[in-house]
Amino acid sequence: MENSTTVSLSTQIGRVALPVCLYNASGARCTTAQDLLALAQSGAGAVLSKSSTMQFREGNPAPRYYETTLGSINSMGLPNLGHEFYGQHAQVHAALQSGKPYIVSVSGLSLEENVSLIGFYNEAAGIDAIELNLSCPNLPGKPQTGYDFEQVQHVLDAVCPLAKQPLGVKLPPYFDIVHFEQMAAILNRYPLAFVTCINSVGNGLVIDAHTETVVIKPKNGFGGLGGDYVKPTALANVHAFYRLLRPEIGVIGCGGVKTGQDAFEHILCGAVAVQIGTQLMREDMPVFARIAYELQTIMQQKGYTRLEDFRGKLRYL
Ligand code: OXC
Repeated sequence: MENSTTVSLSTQIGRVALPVCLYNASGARCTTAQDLLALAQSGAGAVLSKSSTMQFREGNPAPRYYETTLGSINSMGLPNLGHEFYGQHAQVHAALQSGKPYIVSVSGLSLEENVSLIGFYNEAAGIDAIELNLSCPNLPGKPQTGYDFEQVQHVLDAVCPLAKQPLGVKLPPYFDIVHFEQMAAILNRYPLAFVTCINSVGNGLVIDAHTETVVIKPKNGFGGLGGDYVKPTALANVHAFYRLLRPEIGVIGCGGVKTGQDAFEHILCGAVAVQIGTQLMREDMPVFARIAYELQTIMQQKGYTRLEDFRGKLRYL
């Protein structure tokens, strides 16, 4: 790692400092105490919890996660240990003195539940930021909040005045320029520290031609896509929101990151930090040091010493 002395991957999400701009996507290896400890000891620059609800949730029936050469499909259904666990884990995380922030993901099943969760995490010591998930595609009968623009405003009206820690939202992917513009105009009205683009691309269908079946059980096989399938959509969302949001709102890139080049592309599109999901599931914790090394190598080849040298500087033809 001889290039690590000259090339810095440190970044800021609002007032939260990360020693390295790479960390886990919520959902990937971040549900249990063992997962969270492994993340704290890994090369990740932050630890983000699984999306939490008030109560423990078993989630959807298995099989509920499946990988192909091009990525993944999941319909986990928010399995998590409940809010008390993720609140208490904050103290364990702080005691480890890993030098990296602990971010809690919140995915209440109703507006009232989100209000209660954010109220609870406000009082829990050791939480550095909150990522409010507005985009889980895997709850049968519950639409993704991020596609209901009025509901997004109701939620933000209710939770923003409560949040003491830096608050961000995890968005679903948008596919229409007008939707980028409308959502950005809404988000610009709130004191958000960040937005994360993107959650999985909802309601894809992966099938097995040999067995003539779907590959996951919930929702007749429909689920959220990640990995290579989604990278161009993720980059489009990162770049659109980078251009449209107030500069104080950092965009966090998520989608299709399996190499240092993928992380470089997200940052070139404007991301202040980059999350890793499907590839973390495949490769486990060594993924962070590998991608960091590859990213540093690319930066060094190009003569860049810090992310701000190229962040958002995508050029047009
Ligand atoms: N996105 C989420 O927000 N949640 C999980 N899957 C996903 O793709 C889940 O738990 O289903």
